[in-house]
Amino acid sequence: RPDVFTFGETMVALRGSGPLKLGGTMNVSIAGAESNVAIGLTRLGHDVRWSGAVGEDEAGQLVLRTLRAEGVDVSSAATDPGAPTGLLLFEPRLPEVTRVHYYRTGSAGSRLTADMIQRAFSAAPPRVLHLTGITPSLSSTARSAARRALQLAQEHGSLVCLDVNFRARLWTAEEAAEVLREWIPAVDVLIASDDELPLCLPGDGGLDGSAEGSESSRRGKGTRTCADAVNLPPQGDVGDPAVSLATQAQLLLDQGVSEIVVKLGAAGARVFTQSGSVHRPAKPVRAVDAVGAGDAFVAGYLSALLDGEEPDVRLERAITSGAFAVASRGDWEGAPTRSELGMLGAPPGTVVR
Ligand code: KDG
Repeated sequence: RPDVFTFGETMVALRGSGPLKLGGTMNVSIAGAESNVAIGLTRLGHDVRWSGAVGEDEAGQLVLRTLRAEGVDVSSAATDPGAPTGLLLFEPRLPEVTRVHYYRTGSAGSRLTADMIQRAFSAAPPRVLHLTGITPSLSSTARSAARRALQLAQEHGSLVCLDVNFRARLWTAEEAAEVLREWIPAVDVLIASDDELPLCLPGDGGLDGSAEGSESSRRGKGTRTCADAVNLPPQGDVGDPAVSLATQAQLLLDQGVSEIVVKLGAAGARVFTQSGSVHRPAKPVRAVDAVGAGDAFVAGYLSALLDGEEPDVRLERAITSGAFAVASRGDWEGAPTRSELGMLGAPPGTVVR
């Protein structure tokens, strides 16, 4: 039984160093929220299977080869001869703002099907199924695949972790809310930034205050998320937002979600369970590239959960892992190994010999 099974679209990622329209050199790597989590978990010593589809092309080979090299089991990934591997470009426009450009419509990854996922899941039912809100935004077949995975998790007793990961470039808040609210009763661990939480609440759930009109969308959703800001220096009062968050979290607990993990940007993160809530502050680091920090956060959280740790330790590992990602360039390259976790907070100039 693998520790974690996850699936989604992983693309070739090109990262520039300035305005895209000026050209110049780009770094070639891969990116995908779920495979970022998979890599984060394998670095922390867990056994992870990733599934998805890539094109029958060199880009697809890069995706599979990279994941394999990181120790992720890709034996159930599919190659689709009828569509190319998707592509995304990262354009660091200001030190604080990265623009993302997707070239993924009709890609192999978006043509994922329920049958593909059924085969991958059933080959080795996992302890934890990890899903993100990106997959259902890709296509109706990808949405069915996610739904099938939720059913299979229930049948096989796998714990379900969902990271909302709202992407305004891919669908509207209303479309996302419709799907996420349907999924909530099947979710055990929900991970969201504070502005994403309303997308999961019953009724209209305060869509007015949802991601579309929120703090993070005003400052450019898709370039830098609240999740990614988890590791910026703390500022402001964490007490007040926690009050309304507690009300929102209770609505989700009432629907059977057992843990609601809320990323609070610079104010750290908080987890709500039926026995109360625990908060941990952010860890200040020199921010280099915030993309992928939310995924590293999830990897850290799930790692400690799989180790049987309590919520405070889960949050601590999540925040630490997220801080490593913020401090390194790339989606997943900076994710820490288990033995590196303790490095954070070393004084400047520290040399480890
Ligand atoms: O979390 C980072 C990823 O979201 C990004 O690098 C690529 O999966 C991706 C997406 O769809 O935005």
